Amino acid sequence: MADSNFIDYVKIHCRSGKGGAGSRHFHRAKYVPKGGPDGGNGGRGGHVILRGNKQMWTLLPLKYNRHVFAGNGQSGSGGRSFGKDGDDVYIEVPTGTVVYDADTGEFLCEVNEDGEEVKLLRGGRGGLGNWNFKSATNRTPRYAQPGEPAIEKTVILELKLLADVGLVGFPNAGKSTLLSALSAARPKIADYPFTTMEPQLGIVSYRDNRSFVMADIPGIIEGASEGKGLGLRFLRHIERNAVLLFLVPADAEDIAREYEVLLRELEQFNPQLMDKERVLAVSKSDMLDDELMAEIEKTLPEGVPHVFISAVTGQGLTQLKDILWGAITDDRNRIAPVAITHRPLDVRHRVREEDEFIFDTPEPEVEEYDEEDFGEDYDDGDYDESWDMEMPEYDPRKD
Ligand SMILES: Nc1nc2c(ncn2[C@@H]2O[C@H](COP(=O)(O)OP(=O)(O)OP(=O)(O)O)[C@@H](O)[C@H]2O)c(=O)[nH]1
Ligand SMILES: [Mg+2]
Repeated sequence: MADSNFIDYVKIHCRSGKGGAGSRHFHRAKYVPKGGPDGGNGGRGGHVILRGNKQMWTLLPLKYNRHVFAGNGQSGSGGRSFGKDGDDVYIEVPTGTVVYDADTGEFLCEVNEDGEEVKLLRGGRGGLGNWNFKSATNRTPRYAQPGEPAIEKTVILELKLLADVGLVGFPNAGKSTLLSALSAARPKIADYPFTTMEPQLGIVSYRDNRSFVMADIPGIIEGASEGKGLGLRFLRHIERNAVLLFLVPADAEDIAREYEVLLRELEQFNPQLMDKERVLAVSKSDMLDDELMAEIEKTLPEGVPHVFISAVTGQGLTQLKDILWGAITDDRNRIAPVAITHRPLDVRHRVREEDEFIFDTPEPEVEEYDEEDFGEDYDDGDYDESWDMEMPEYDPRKD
């Protein structure tokens, strides 16, 4: 995926600001004896806040900005002066971003709406100045509160695309062709497996100016849950879809079996996917005549609505859209995407390379020599320039 800039996983390190210390100060002025305590409060440290942005489509910008620090609050000072609050930092994320603790894998929060703000780390509160502690019994408090410390956390952001319909099928089933026939999306189409390497979204227009979003994800093969093919990591993009559209090509040997295999792989990934509404489409039906179609129809799995389609001739596409729209607007399915629980990440099993930052090359080590290291008979006078070796310049990116 070298030429891809679709990033759906990124690990970042965040730190909120620490609170400013309260001041311990006494009023001093000419002719004002015993001016009393007047130390002001420290300012609040900055928060780290996530903000949903539906214009963003990948987590790529975060990959180049993986250390996020909010500003510290300033200390209070005499004359009841408050310290300035630290600056908050906003991290813009695409809608559908889920946040996990990188150390424990625990689910922390998610951002689903455009403009939605979620406070990821709270800034430390500022300490109270000694002015706050004066009382009838202690008129000269000689203490003030320190500010609260900053909170530091490494988090994993995962993007789970928000779509209404998710396409599921073996490689070459015709998923991308269907998406390009139904929407303005132009995914790459070719007759070899794994043409699609990253998820694609398309907006499918339906009658009366209504529309829904369809997601095309890379093909799944038997054993994907054990890492075969591109594995199952793209399946998280259909976790929140209301409906799953299974695509099995008409020239498959056993359509029912292929459907079964796909189901099992999905279940391995997340059993909750089994609760979703499913629709089965037999793609490439332009290759079938009526007789064959009737024959295949008998072998199709029961309990799932099916439709014969062809993205090339347009056969069955209207019927397919009707079925999908019916399923999307069904109240039972509406609830499903919201009810999905984001299971904790298994941080030990994450692909290491996803964590490695492209510019994380170590600094070249420079050795320093002491004069003594050369021993006593070292004499600069005997130095011959012809001993000099030409050293190539060190380039960390090349090694
Ligand atoms: N005859 C016919 N061929 C089709 C139809 N739909 C797709 N194809 C062909 O099937 C091949 C694979 O199509 P893709 O859309 O790339 O398949 P995909 O499921 O996206 O495959 P991957 O991205 O590799 O997982 C291409 O050569 C398409 O031309 C169809 O309705 N009829
Ligand atoms: Mg494809």
